[in-house]
Amino acid sequence: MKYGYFDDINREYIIDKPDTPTPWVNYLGSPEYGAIISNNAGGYSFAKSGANGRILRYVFNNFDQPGRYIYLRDNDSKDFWSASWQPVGKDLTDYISKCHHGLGYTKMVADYAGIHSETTYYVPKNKSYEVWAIEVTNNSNQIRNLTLTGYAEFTNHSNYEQDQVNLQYSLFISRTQFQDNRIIQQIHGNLNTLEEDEQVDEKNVTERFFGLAGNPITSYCGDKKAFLGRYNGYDEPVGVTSGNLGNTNNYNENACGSLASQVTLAPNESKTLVFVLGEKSSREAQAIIQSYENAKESVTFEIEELRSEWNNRLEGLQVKTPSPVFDTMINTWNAYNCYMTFIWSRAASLIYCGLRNGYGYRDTVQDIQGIIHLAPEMAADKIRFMLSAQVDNGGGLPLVKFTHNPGHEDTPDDASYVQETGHPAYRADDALWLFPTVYKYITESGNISFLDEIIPYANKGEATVYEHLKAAIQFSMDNLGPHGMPAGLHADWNDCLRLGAQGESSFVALQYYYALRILTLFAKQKNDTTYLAFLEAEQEAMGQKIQELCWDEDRFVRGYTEAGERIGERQAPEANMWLNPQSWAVISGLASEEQAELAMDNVFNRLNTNYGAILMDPPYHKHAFEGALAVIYNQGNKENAGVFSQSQGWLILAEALRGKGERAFTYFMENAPAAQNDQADIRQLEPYCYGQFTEGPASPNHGKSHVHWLTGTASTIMVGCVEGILGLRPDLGGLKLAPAIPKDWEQFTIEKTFRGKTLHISVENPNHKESGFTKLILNGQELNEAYLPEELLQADNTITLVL
Ligand code: IFM
Repeated sequence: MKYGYFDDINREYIIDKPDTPTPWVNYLGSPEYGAIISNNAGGYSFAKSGANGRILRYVFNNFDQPGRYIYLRDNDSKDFWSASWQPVGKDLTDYISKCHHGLGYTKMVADYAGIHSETTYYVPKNKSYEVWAIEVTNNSNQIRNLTLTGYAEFTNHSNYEQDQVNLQYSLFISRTQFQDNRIIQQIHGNLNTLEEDEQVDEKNVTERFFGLAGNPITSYCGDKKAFLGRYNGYDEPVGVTSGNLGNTNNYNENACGSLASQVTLAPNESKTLVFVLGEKSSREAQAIIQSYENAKESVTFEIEELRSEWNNRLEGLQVKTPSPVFDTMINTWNAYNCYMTFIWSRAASLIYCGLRNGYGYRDTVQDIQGIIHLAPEMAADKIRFMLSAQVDNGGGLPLVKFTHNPGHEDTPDDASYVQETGHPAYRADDALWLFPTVYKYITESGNISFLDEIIPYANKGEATVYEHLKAAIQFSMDNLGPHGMPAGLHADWNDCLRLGAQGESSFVALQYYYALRILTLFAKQKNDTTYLAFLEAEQEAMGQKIQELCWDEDRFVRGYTEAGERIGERQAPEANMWLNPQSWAVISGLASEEQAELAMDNVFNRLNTNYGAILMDPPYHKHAFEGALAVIYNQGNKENAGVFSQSQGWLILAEALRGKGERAFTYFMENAPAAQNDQADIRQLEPYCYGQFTEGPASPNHGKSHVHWLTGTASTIMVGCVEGILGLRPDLGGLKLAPAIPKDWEQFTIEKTFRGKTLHISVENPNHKESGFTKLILNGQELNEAYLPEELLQADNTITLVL
């Protein structure tokens, strides 16, 4: 079953069947003012923090309600409906609906009873409030008298949890009043005698507003109960059915903003009304609402601004291949998803309620990778930030607070940090993610001097980027387990694998091996000869150790517990074959060709499914060791043998690095959201964004996906596709071209910005290869390898690569 389709020209996903299996959402705004909106207008808004700045209420796990509702009522027939299918939910044979999720905006188009409405929701560029603009058109042949009612449900407390659970307190701090063109909600309004900078118990008055521009307000309501009426739901609020909001304010209990406006339309006549919502002082709100008096012009201008901003953000890489799924993901939706994870980390979705009040170290450093090819300088700023969250012992802070103050932070060695963040210890892998991320930034941008930038440590002191990286190596060396591989500490990438503080993870060992390789390149560049010799020796020794300890005939094992048990070996009754050590043995460069072949074939045969490769097999059930926390999950889910989608990205990359284009592309397609557009009842999640995992064959719901949008999958798959399938592999001197593609791709093109230059690349594959090199022509000149040295590049370059 299919609920919508991709409009690649406009970069929109259009949902034409609104009863989607789960709410399919979009992100609006920026961290200053963020908004999540579903295809049925469900969702919430917040200023700065999903946890502490919640403005609009959303009740999680509860039928996608409430939301940003606009009701339409025909005052002659008394019939009413909503501008999005829900909450009124008219019969879909009479009600035609299209939800256009675009980049930075969502537009709901509805046709019912001869009335056409188009409602566009967005946060204007660089602004910290939101707009709901509705244009309503009379498509019937008689005059229509309508009432349009906007409804916004404010939280009573900016803290999401307080609003939801501490009712004995939060119900008695909120009040509303009507003024001119808006409802004003005040939280702690009783503190209105305080000066702006004065506080009682760290509190002062918080003001929100819900206003209307473009047409006069005919009635208002600031009280949720009065709006809905006793025992009514959002589908039939008395304020709408009666055609009058009753002009009620709120004092205690649940506030809302609701404004009604009467519109009379002749046949073919249209009218635009603009509802505006935000957390601003009354004076600021007044000015904002007034700025929309020319409603239609302002909205058209602001939407155009958003569109061009997003087009600019994406134009650094555009491809045209024989696969529409690949193109739509790489050109638009995976890239957009990467920006969302880059911006929001794991802060706010319909699954993440916003309670993680900070950035996870590994997640954020990985997320950065997804946008480096599009916005290297934006990425560099975040890298600087994450380096400033590295402790001077080389480890990363497991959680970097939104209030992060470089040079002054407590660390996992301090009880205060543990108490505040809930993170009891360093994690073995956190700082090791810096290596590929820094490498990708430097090689994409060519900015090798980045290594010399001085950046503070989280707790004290400062160092150059190069020294930060050395410190990360030192951290691993200072924390070796009994066999000499990096110790497990609290956990590695897999949150559910606790090998023990002295346990040893092969994944971390492979990351460490890879980190040594990357730092070797930098050390060579810097002529740091003594350190270079050390790195080479260390890499050699670690490589041998991993080989001795972790290779088990046709697979790499997952590691050793503190008690010495080998995890992931062939004989184990459960979890005897793991995905990540196989792909990382290839990515890190450790696996020999023969090992790579055996291990990757084993992955294909043992772990692969129609929806991607599962994380391990068989799932834990009876034989879980003490730290195998995955056993707490139902089998086939999450880390207990689910298709953990992020790992699919590493798999794509590993196969592509081996030149195995067919396999790489197969893995891409199995888990690509767009490839499952017509299987939405199985996948359930949005066909335009990744989820954290898909249920594996051990589950009765094999193929069902979960935890939408905010997942490391976005960046990892992007890297797998860009560096792997497309083969765009920058290094310090230029750009290597090494596509690994399906054999039946005869030709494809890549438009890429590289170090400020434009590359028009055409890849020809007349002999139906999966990878390889026959000829490269750069601006008419034939080169003898598939490599573009930076010094040969002009401002604009025409490149033909023949495989
Ligand atoms: O790597 C972790 C991530 O940090 C949080 N989500 C789950 C992943 C795998 O356990």
